Amino acid sequence: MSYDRTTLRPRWLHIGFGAFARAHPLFVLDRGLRADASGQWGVVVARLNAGREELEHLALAGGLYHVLEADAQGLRASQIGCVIDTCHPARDGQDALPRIISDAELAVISLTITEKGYCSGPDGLDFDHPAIRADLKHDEAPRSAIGVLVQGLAQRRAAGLGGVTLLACDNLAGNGRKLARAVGDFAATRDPDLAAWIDANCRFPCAMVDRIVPAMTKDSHARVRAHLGQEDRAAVICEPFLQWVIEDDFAAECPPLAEGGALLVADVEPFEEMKLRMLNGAHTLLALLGGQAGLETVDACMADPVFAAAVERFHEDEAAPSLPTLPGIDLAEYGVQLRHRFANPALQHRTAQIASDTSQKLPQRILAPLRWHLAQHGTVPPLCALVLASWLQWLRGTRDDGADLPFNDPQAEDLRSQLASLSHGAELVRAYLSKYQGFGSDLAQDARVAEALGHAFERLHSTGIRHTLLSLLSEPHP
Ligand code: NAI
Ligand code: CS2
Repeated sequence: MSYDRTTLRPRWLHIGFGAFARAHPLFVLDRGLRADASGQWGVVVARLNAGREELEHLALAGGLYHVLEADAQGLRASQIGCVIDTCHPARDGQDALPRIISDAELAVISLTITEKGYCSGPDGLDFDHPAIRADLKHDEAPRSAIGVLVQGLAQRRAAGLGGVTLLACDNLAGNGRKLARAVGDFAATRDPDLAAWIDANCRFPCAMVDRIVPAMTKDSHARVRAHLGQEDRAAVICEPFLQWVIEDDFAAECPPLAEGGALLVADVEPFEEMKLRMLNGAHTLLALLGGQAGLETVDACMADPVFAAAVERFHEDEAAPSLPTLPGIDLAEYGVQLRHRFANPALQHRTAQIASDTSQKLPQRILAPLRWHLAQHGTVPPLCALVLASWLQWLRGTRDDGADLPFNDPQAEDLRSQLASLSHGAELVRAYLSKYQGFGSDLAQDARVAEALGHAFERLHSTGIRHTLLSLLSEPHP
């Protein structure tokens, strides 16, 4: 460690100390502190629900843990030193996080709470969300991330303190704006003056975050043990690549993120869209189509020429054309680099993990490029249609070989039960379009979308994934 950890102060709170937080935002801050620790940026890490035991182990290790970058050449470990404390409401009390947020020294709150943690839809906070409904009833002891943030900010305002920067690090389009909207909507129902104070004093920069960090498994923990020669229950294995592009809009002082490798820019949106459609769109394609074909990891998909060709076709014909040009970025080259990253054999990134929460992921990954093609050319891109048809098959429950598909999605139960009684065909596709709200009323009512999905679903149903892909790939480029 090249900085003095004993000088660090609780200036940053991270909510959602999962795999990604360890290997991305905290990794970058650690690198930044190695270059300049004068700002004393120490981090308190928190989880709101599961994971209390893990935080206790981290506390016992003094907040130290390892990030191991993995590729075909092996593992390279770094120790991360910026974590100085941990917090879990089940251990420290429901008022612990609001108390940390209303500490005078705190300046940044970052979040990796998954897409569903924002409890939001296209029109802001979802007031029907059970967690939000519960928090609005008992606002002194909130449990949702949004409720906790608003409670902490209310206490901050009451204490006469200044605002903070709330840094969303989840894979959502306009993640900072989404967070600002959710926090603002929640605050406004409690007190319009509080909402106005947050708006005037806090900042919610948008950010594009990128590093593939698969969930840890028994096997990956064993690899860590063998490499370090010791146990580290908070360690993560990830790819060497890392990118973080942040809107340069901080409430007060900015931590040494640029020094740690982040890029601060005026407008993040083109970077976000590029990453969400090219990387995450292709991930969702592989997770659903590959997963349904029985392929368990992303690198196994990339080793299969049919799936590798499908990703290339998706990048070239469907995702890249839908994106604005970014100075200095060649999308064809970006696609080649992504396919190389996906093929990393050391990651063992499970398709089932990426397929989880698909209902929260389709809008920014698949439906955004689909909308662009519809608006520009009046056509539905065939691979986007196939991914959507494949998800309908996931909702119906079985793989091509008859095995059950794992399913972990906040909308699964509801959608599954609403679609279960319908047989194949137009009726099923119509119900899918109207029940899954991600389509929005524009796509749900568009006859071209219904026809393309019906066709894709029929192809998948009658010939299976592999044949469908092969025949689609033999069709000429548009
Ligand atoms: P993880 O499963 O290791 O951690 C998820 C964290 O979110 C946990 O701390 C969990 O307690 C919290 N969480 C889950 N549901 C929540 C809810 N409803 N309210 C509040 N907190 C909730 O997952 P991981 O890998 O850390 O990914 C988290 C997010 O980070 C992803 O959903 C994505 O948006 C973003 N991300 C992940 C990348 C990756 O490769 N793992 C890369 C880029 C972004
Ligand atoms: C993945 C992402 O789980 C998923 O949905 O697509 O988490 C992906 O690994 C990251 O966005 C890479 O930056």
